[in-house]
Amino acid sequence: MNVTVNNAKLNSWIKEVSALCQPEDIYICDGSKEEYDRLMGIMLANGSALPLANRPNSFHFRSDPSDVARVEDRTYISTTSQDDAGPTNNWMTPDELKNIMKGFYKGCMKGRVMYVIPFSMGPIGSPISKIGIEISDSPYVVVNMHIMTRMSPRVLELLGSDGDFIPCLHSIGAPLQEGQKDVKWPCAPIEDKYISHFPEENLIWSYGSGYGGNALLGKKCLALRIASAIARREGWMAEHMLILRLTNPEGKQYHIAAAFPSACGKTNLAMMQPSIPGWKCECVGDDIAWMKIGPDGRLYAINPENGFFGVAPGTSYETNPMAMDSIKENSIFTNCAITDAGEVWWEGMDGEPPVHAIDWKEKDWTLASTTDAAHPNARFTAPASQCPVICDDWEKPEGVPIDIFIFGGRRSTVVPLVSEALSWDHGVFLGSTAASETTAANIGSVGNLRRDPFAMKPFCGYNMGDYFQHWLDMGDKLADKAPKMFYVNWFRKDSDGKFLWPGFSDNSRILKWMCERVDGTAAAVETPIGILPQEDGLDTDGLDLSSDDMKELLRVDTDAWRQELPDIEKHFAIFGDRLPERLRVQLQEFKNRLG
Ligand code: SAT
Ligand code: MN
Repeated sequence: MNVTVNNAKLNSWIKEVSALCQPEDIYICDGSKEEYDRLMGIMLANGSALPLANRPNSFHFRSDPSDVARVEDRTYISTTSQDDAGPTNNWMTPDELKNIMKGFYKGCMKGRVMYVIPFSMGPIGSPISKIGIEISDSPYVVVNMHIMTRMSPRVLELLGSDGDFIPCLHSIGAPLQEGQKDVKWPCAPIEDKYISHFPEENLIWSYGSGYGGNALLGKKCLALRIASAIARREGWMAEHMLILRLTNPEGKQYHIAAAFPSACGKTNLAMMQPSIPGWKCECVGDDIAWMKIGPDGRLYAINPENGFFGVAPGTSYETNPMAMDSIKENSIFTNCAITDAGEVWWEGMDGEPPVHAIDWKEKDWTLASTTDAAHPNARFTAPASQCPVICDDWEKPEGVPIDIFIFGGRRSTVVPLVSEALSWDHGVFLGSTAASETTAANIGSVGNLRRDPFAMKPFCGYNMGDYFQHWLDMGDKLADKAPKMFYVNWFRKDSDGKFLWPGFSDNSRILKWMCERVDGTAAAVETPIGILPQEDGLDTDGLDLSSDDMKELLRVDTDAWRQELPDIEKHFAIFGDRLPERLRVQLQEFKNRLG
């Protein structure tokens, strides 16, 4: 071990884990540039990292084809009673799950270094921040954690000898026998992967995967699954939300937190550059929001992360120029294609596609190829500080006051461009019934409709019925200081399957209407599903959109909504008596309004 650790809990945990996992060496990380460069050097030498030609200090990795996204089927919330994990989570008792996993962990780090990663989610030392220690046998995880979290010896100093932290144990599950040659992306087969959470003791155990949210345990595992359970106990919120600041031409600021499922454009919205003159957008965070009620009774949000782990395909100067500028240097890319000029490429990037590239599976790819050159869940890891529109206040310990909540998903039909909730309870109803067509961010089929309440289905660390109640309780506490709630769908298609709404920077037009609703200056019409803009109520100046398309975008198809009812009922039924009564009332009122 390179450094002496003073914290008693950490010391005994390191001993326990090393006795179980049997690593060749133990290394305490300090988050320094020297450390980053040295680990990257090792990975360059063994061929797992590839330097990029035109991006200083940036590298590309290819994962094993079986290890390309979060594995929701292999993700567990382990509580003593199954009811506490609820119907949307995989469950086993802690004893049972730990027994299985200990079998896998035994000797799993043989021939590898065990890295001890002290990190803070949220600015180091801020009262809302949480300290985690990840133990991992993956140097790729270490360099990603350098970017995605605050990793520093200051974290250990802050812990002192008796401070508490959230232990996050991770192994790729690929021990090396004497003389065995390593592969570029070691991992365990899919059926041996486990992403486990023990919210009753704030503990995370992950085994078998090196990819994204399965392995960078500060993100979904700590900042959402474990934090959501803590937040409920302590009366705050941990949500799968981007945070942005919008400033109107008069200089008035509005802060927006928006929940969309993975790979539905959170990063694009978080960094959006408004197409409407005089409006300005700044990014506070693109994926996770921790929110507490402040001394003035309003809800304040911080972004606990330090970087972006964004979907690469589809990202371009057209769709997200600020993301493109964020990844010019000091970035890690995973599962993209590499051009003959030694640069990353992915579907949807600006300019002509390369004539030839090496695809994410390390095979030749040409214009004639019928497969994707980059995996649809290929990712970039980039420091948030590199975003040209990162908000000056993004690290403010007290956070920013939220005015507006947005929920949404991908729906090619039924759901209009925007609607406002009739009340807080109705907003919670909208969030709790949110549905989206599935994407490549999770292993499984793509394009199927699934209910993904508050975009938290894969990330809620306790019974989701209780989670709905927590939302209702927060509304009661916030009372007249509660943010206004909206539901959006940028993805409605016409009968030819073409997107009706241009999206991206034009989404500012929708945000503008929301701000005007907050100020009480925008007209609106009440419909059975909520409050909608009048037909000419959105600012469409300079937008090439036919009035027929606008009509279709705002159309409330009551027949189609009536057809959704059985599915909403089925969805609510799974929560049994943990479904809050107030949501039953909302459903009944919705039915009445539909007639
Ligand atoms: O792999 S992650 O879970 O970090 C990304 C996502 O699915 O949102
Ligand atoms: Mn996400």
